[in-house]
Amino acid sequence: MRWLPIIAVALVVLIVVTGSIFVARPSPSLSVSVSSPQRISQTDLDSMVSGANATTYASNNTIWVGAGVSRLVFLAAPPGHDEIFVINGLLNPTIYVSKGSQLTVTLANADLDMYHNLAVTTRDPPYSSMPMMSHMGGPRTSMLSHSETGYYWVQDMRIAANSPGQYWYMCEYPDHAAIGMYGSLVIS
Ligand SMILES: [Cu+2]
Repeated sequence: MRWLPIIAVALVVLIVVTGSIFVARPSPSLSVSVSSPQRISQTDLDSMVSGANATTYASNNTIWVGAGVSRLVFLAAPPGHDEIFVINGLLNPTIYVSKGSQLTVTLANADLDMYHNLAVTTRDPPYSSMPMMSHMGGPRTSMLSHSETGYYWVQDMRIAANSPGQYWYMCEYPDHAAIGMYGSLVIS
């Protein structure tokens, strides 16, 4: 019967560890809906970028999204920017969103030969090489295929910014967030 205490301790450790993974860090309570992936032309993508209703400050790498309805286009890893989100010309900027606004984030995979997705999480960096494992249930797009000449795979994530707090946007492809493919998203 000497092994009974050992099993009991092991069970408690298992419950505590599992709980800290799945309970202590809940997924965002944001109201998010995700559209189906679409393949669009360069012209369509350009019109989306110019339609963004937000203020961009290169000086401190921030984008401020005001009240109302806005769109931001997240370019995933365009040429010359491996494993980086380029948003309104900024690299992994910090995005401030006014509470109550309706933000549509359009993920466009601009990489020539790599999958990327977009997930929103309350889990702070740094991230493991397999962040999908610790972020079950959070909002995410599909893994989008790479771009072809003049065409991009895109997907919309519509966020109702009704839960103030610190969130993070990230790519869940193995190793990408671990080497820096993420940024801060603050709702206040
Ligand atoms: Cu990626």
